[in-house]
Amino acid sequence: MKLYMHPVSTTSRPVLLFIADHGLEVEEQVVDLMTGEHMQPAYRAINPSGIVPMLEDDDFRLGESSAILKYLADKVGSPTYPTGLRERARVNEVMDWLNTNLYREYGYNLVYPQIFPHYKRRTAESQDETVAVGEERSRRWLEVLDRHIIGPDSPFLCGQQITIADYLGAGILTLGDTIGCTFADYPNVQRWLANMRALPNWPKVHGVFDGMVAAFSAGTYRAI
Ligand SMILES: N[C@@H](CCC(=O)N[C@@H](CS)C(=O)NCC(=O)O)C(=O)O
Repeated sequence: MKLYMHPVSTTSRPVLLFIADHGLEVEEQVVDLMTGEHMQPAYRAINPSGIVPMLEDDDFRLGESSAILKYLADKVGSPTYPTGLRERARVNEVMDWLNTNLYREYGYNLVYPQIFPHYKRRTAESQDETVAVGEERSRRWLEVLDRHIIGPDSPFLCGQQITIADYLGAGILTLGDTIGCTFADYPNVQRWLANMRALPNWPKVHGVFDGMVAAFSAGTYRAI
């Protein structure tokens, strides 16, 4: 198998961590988002959407980090994607919730406009408004994550065992490292993220990302 990816990418890191944790033989091919390689014809021929990650398994190609995690977990029979009807439905629910509710506001309105020039709004007023609304709406979702999805008793998003929802969610939440998010108002989120960061393969997979975080550390940002 081969994974087209970028090591700092919010949606590549969960797949890279899953691959490392499961000791999978997957060739990792960097698509250089910084130089626009993902928009060049060669990569667009592989993924017309021009985004990473993208998995290749012989002649089968699969995009979308959530779908890739599910595919890999099923392929190797990983307990991180339980097969029980309701247990699996819960994992699917949390993954959809993360992707469609939290990531939309937190990623695209709070974090990305502050760190990536092509997401920055055209006027200062519009930028301030976007980021303020991004924070407000992210807080709404973080409260749900903290109190209801994780709660005081669970080490992971779907209960006592780690699932692929944790991989996806930790990639999204740690994006906030770039702007200094500490989640001080969300103790269960902090505890869960600490559990994820304690995974043995976390530092190795996040080395390049941590370098990017350090590069952003001198800036001033609106964070949570
Ligand atoms: N929904 C997709 C999102 C993938 C995505 O947006 N990837 C980013 C990197 S984190 C990317 O390739 N961006 C390039 C671009 O938007 O031009 C997934 O979960 O895989």
